[in-house]
Amino acid sequence: MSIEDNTRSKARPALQRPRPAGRLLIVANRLPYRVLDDGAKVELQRNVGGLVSAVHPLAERVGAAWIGWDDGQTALWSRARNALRAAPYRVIPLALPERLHANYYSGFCNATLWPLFHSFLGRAEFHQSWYEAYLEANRRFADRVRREARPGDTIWIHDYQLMLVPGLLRQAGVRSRILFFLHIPFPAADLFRHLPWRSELLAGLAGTDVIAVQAPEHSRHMRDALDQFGPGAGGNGRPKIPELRTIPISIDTVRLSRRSRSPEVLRRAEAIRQSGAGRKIVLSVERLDYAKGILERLRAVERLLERRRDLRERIWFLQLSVPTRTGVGTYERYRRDVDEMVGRINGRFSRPEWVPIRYLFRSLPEDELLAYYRVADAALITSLKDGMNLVAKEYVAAHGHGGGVLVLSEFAGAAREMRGALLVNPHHATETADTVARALEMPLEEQRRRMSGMFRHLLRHTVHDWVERCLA
Ligand code: GDG
Repeated sequence: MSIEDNTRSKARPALQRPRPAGRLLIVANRLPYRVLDDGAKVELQRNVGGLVSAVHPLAERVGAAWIGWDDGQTALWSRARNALRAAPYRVIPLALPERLHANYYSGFCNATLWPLFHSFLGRAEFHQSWYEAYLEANRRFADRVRREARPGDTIWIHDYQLMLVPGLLRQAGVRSRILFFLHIPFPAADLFRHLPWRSELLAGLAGTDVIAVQAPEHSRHMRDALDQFGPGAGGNGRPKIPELRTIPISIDTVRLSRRSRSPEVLRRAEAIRQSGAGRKIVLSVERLDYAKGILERLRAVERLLERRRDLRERIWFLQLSVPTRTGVGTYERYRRDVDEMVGRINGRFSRPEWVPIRYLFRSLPEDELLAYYRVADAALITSLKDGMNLVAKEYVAAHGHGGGVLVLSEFAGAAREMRGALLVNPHHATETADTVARALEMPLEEQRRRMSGMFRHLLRHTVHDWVERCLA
């Protein structure tokens, strides 16, 4: 069976998939669109990223409403009425005062919860004023949802930015079904207990009917935390505890696989390949985040270039880093450290016609990203902790039944499913370096066997199945 036949046979017609009862209200920090003023008119442009690509097609199909932060573009959004009317579903931008947003988002979300939930206790900062901003921002989200919700609606809340919203909705008397999906890991109770507001967060989550997480250990950790610090912990007459489910997120395998074989992507891939002059390409793609283990990866790259002189000038490391959380101090410093290390390694090993690391610090259009996936002989993903890691799955979808090797951190959720990957502990620079060399020297037949097994898995476990299971 050809790839085309195979992918088509697995695609399920959209109308056969279940619709949620009532309307679907999606609540996420991020909206599926950003608003742009090109001088002549105000336009909406789709945001990129895991959550949006996962949930947007469903929102479109069922005519959902999506409530999210307005990106600080309150004035522009108010001029976007026509564009909003033309959007495929209701988009509801929520304004937050600048200072409140800074303390809520750059502070509590990304300098308290993000590091703690990714097991970087030393990076987590605890400030009462940040928690209060988080509570206030969650109140404003909950208030907007309450005004929108009608009996019979399903409310689907996403991620660690909004963990208090379910409890606040219940306090306000909302009785709709509430679902919550945590995209990032939930830490072991031993780590979680350090959070001064642990009981408040769990009380917020307890307002949910179903909490879904990416991996069974996150579900176990959350159960432990609820038992130890949740509402009524240790006492009698405990309130109802939400149902916990493990539902790993995935990708639109068929769409990505087809798109990556489109003439536009193939043409672009060919141009990139030619600029590589026959060198092997090792690709890494991520938001520039310390949890993605970028410095650890660079150490492994350096180790490889030290240990394998024969590979010098025959490989290229291509690092695509997307700017993220630019207002957060840790991220600014991390970016400087990455810049410095790339510069040092390139300075040390470059030759007049070869630079080992090509480093792009910007976001690319999807076709361009797919072209990079296509040309990469190996993808190198070194997360120190990652809820899932969709890049790993996208790389596989772009290769289908063809060659290419996925070198993947054992600490990414994707490692549970991507059985054909070469797994590494990114803290072990030498092991990671040797594994990359093994990937580049792997016979094509073995590459195909591994890749094809993972691709078949992704055809059976798509983002559509994820949505169905989340809403079931
Ligand atoms: C969180 C969790 C979990 C990246 N660069 C470009 C671009 N991207 C897209 C990728 C992918 C998405 O962004 C990144 O998703 P990841 O899963 O890899 O990572 P996070 O952003 O940390 O996502 C993670 C995810 O939520 C979903 O639950 O898997 O563990 O941390 O889709 O393709 N897209 C385009 N240009 C880029 O330059 N177009």
